[in-house]
Amino acid sequence: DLHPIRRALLSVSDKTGLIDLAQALAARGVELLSTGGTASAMRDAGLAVTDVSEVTGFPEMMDGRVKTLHPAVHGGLLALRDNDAHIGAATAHGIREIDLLVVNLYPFEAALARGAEYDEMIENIDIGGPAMIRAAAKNHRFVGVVVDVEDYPALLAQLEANDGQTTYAFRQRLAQTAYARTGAYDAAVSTWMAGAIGDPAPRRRVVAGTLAQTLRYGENPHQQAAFYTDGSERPGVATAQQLQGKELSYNNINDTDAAFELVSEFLPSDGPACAIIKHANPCGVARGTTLKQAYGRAFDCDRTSAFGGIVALNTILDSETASEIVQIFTEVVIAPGADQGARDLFASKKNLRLLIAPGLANPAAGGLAFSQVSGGLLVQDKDNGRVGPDDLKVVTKRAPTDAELADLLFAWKVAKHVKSNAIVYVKDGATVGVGAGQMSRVDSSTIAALKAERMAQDLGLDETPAIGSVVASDAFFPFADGLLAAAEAGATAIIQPGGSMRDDEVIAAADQAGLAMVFTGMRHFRH
Ligand code: 93A
Repeated sequence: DLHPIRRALLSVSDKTGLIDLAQALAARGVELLSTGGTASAMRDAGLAVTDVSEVTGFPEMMDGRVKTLHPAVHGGLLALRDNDAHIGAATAHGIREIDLLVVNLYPFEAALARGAEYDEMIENIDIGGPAMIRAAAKNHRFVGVVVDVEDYPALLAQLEANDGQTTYAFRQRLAQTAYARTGAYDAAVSTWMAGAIGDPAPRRRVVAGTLAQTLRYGENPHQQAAFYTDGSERPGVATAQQLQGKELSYNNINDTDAAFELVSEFLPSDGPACAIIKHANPCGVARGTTLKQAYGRAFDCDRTSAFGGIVALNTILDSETASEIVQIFTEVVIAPGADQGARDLFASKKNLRLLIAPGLANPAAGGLAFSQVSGGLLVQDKDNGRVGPDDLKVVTKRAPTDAELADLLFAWKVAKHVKSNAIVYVKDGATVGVGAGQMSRVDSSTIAALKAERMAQDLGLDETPAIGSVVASDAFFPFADGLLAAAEAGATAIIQPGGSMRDDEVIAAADQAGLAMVFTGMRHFRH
């Protein structure tokens, strides 16, 4: 299974390590073929190089768009060495075997990262490189293909260990890596184009990412895990800068994302807001006149659960808020900025991770959401649905007051980010009870009301804050019972999608209880 390298083609945009590799190959008597820039770099280092244009009989042309796209190259890579017809064809057409291909592609991803213009992005799409990589990888029975500078040492070690030859197992591994590279490359191109032309339908999207980080473990310690990013520059956990603290864990990344997406629903121009997340669900969300107050009110909603939580803020973290946050153990804080006082305060908390996001997420932005099932992936548009005052339909005799309306819209935004079935009690711009992830809507209502009672105990209130609150339900009440439970707990107004077969019954029950109820016409399931 060992195969010698007699002739190698090197064509690399990233010239790192090129000369060392080329010298090592030359020392083993390998004939070196190369394209324009790569060839000059090698010649400058005193190496003997054959130009690909000499091999093809064509000059590199059309701004380099056509350099290696020629049978003399592709035949040399693809010919089966043990197939008489292939060898016959090669001989007849003067095609000579190429045993090793070293390519790294036009730096499309780097152009993306620096925000290059459309035309520059197009010029950075490599055609000849991926074509050669795929050809060499297909013929890995005979040909080695290296697409990553980091694999040069392994190649040289192979040659050293096997007297200038590579093993089949090694070439297989290289081929698999090669297809991972071309797959990721085209995925990056397609994903960039999707953004450039506006979000296409899920069936036209590619599901791929670039390995950003190998994680210590997954949801549990016995699960291996990694973080893949899609190259998007959107503000979020993937693009945030970590200022301090241990490396983020799998659960941290997941929860930080949930926290940040939720808090981004609240425009800084409407005042500071804070969301505290546990297990991807909010245990408290609040606005405040100051950020410190917003944090305090979010914390008060469920002090027990907030321990070890993830805190997301919609405005710059100040030292007043920071000194509140450090009172309890918090895993992660994410904010669009942090002042020096806050940074100094956090610096003594070695385990607290502080992430600075480049702005807030845009809740109205498109994008894809994935969930995995055995044997496949479910892909859907991200839930970017939003509801404003004009979208609401008052269905009860009593219309909500202005104060109720403000809280209803607040509760609706929070409910969108709570696992279904979601029931959210809100009072004065702060959650006072969240019921999440129950299989029955009535159970979620009961839990939300119970949480409100617990909040009264924690804070030494005379009565449950559910009294005089409003409530949001992420999907319609199929029966009046869930709504009656909310009324019994003390809610005065309700926001829900509507659309149940029994809407009439539910509306009648709301009227009977003197509640104001609005329909959004939009559901926010989240599983
Ligand atoms: O424009 S291309 O798609 N056309 C080609 O035929 C071709 N062949 C190799 N780009 C092509 N390449 C790429 O050129 C390689 O993938 C590599 O990234 C780069 C090396 O060019 P140079 O040797 O001139 O620096």
